[in-house]
Amino acid sequence: MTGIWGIVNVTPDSFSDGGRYLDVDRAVAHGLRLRDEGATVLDVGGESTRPGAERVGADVEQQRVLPVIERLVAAGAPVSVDTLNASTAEAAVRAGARIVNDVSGGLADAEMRAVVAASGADYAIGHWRGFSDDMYAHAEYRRTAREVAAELKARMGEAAAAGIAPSRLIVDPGIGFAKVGAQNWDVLRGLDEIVALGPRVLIGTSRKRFLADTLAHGDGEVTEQRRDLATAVTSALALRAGVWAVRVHQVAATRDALAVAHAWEG
Ligand code: PMM
Repeated sequence: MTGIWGIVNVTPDSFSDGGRYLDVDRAVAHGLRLRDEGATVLDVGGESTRPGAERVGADVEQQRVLPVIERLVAAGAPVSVDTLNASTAEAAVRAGARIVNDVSGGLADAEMRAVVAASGADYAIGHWRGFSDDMYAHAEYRRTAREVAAELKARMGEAAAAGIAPSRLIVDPGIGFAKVGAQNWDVLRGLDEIVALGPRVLIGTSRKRFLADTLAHGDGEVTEQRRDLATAVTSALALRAGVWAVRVHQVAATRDALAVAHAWEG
């Protein structure tokens, strides 16, 4: 069964649900609703990685995410922490998070791998080439999926060298991270190269710009609803490509799409 990571962004500026869940009570209620809708993991983040986003300090990030994580864990939800900061990862695992979701794959914070190794948490490593303020300057590929797979393999080796067992790793090709337009489709088309790396594969297409661009035909506004429908379709296709879990904002639509895709698989 393909997993569904429900996104709980506790930030005032995230591009798709910015500001709505900054309040702890509302973030917790939102997370629990996503769980009731079928999320298998709640991915809690306190720093936006949207294109051009400014970085926030780890202290601010922790003030945002720790109370939310504590309450979701107390309610029995499996929680992952979406962070680039080792200190936030460490505090989040102490608060009960089981997975550290590091979109930089260990490149953003030199302490991250050691912290994760010692924590016992699972470690999701993303394909990444630089912080959001200039990541598009690095969006150059000849064979996108192949290069992404090769760089993820390097990150896997670094994680192993730091003492993180391969069974604890999850790899993510980082849709939208140092990738523009068609490069994201190249990655999705070449997902078998990512699956062939061995670890569980996570993918995050939810509401991202490349989907909106694909829908931008005619005059109609590309609403959040339309992005969610497009995301549900990518979820179903990701299942068929052998992905282990998808990371989405709108869990219910993806759950239905995955149920249909599972039925198709028989
Ligand atoms: N994308 C975003 C944030 N965190 N984590 C993983 N593992 N994979 C992703 O693709 C990913 C991520 C940016 O999207 P958001 O601001 O809507 O959460």
